[in-house]
Amino acid sequence: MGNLKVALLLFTLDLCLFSQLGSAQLRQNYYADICPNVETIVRNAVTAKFQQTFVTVPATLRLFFHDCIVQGCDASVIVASTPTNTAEKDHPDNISLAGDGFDTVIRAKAAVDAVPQCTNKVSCADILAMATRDVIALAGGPSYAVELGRLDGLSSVASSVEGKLPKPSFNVDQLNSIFAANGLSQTDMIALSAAHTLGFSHCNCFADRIYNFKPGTPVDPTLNKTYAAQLQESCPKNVDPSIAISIDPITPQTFDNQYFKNLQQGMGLFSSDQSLFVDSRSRPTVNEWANNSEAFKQAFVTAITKLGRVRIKTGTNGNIRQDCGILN
Ligand code: HEM
Ligand SMILES: *[C@@H]1O[C@H](CO)[C@@H](O)[C@H](O)[C@H]1NC(C)=O
Ligand SMILES: *[C@@H]1O[C@H](CO)[C@@H](O)[C@H](O)[C@H]1NC(C)=O
Ligand SMILES: CC(=O)N[C@H]1CO[C@H](CO)[C@@H](O)[C@@H]1O
Repeated sequence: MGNLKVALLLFTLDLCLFSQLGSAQLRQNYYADICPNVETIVRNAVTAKFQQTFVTVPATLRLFFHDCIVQGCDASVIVASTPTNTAEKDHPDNISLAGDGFDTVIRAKAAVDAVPQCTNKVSCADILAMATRDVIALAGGPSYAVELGRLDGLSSVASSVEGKLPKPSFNVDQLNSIFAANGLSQTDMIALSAAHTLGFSHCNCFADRIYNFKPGTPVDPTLNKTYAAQLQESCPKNVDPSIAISIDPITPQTFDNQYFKNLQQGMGLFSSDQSLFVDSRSRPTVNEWANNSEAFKQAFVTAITKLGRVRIKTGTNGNIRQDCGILN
């Protein structure tokens, strides 16, 4: 186990604190007659951004999750605040969404709109769904056909974020309840949590586990002792709040099942991650996927496809935003 990679993420925050389901139908090749090359256009824009920075991958994947969980997959998370409205992304629980995710969608939208046939015909919500599919494949994850046909949401208010996102301190019951509210099973929850095979976390998201677990027991006993010592080294007390470390210390830039192998070794970074191995209800799934990468990838595709259907907007409940950051 090498040293933990430490990175300064200048574009993120240090904040870590923090239904009804769409019945409308999505489908593959939704834009076949409207903008036939849309998937190629988006993939090329995402690949160009990826070649500039790997952070494109975790930033876009996490943005999609937050968008879908808060108000449905409607790109409301991308909307910027105005003098009279604080948007979703500016709620403290947006927990440091990296700017590169927003930039990926904005660039892909510009590339799509540059084709006259496609101008203002493709929703930002669908572009985010396509970009998410593309970044997963770029990091070595599974390729899958993406369902499309979402409209963009008509509102984005910070207060709608309250209580919707899972916290890193959550246990399996709390995680199940957030995911179930979005039509996602425990199996989906475990599969989607493996997105933490990529990306960074700021130290304050897990500081309690290494310094302040409970009176008399400063370090969470479910943490691997060697790993806990490395975390303390990377994240000293009163660390610069912009310091972030890889969530998966072993293969941080590969979408793989290392996440589950880490959990078996007590190397889940957040309590929410480690709880999946600690809890006897979820441990069998962790063990299976640690051992069987193909089974994990299939479950992940099923789960992210279901995530993409959450409370989607159609008809008069949405529109196609001209600028993903501004409501029409
Ligand atoms: C199961 C409950 C979850 C909890 C409690 C949780 C919590 C967190 C936290 C605290 C961070 C670090 C934020 C920071 O310090 O910058 C993070 C990062 C991340 N999360 Fe989650 N998350 C969960 C599920 C998910 C899901 C379902 C996905 C996507 C499918 C996801 C994707 C990511 C990614 C990719 C990162 C790294 C972001 C980056 O490097 O910019 N998470 N998550
Ligand atoms: C802690 O991690 C080390 C190195 O990865 C591993 O060899 C050891 O078995 C782990 N300990 C536990 C209790 O899982
Ligand atoms: C792991 O997978 C192999 C085949 O892929 C299988 O033979 C073995 O029984 C599995 N072990 C566990 C613990 O599931
Ligand atoms: C990426 C992003 O827009 N982050 C915002 C999250 O919320 C805080 C306020 O809580 C804003 O300052 C950030 O800009």
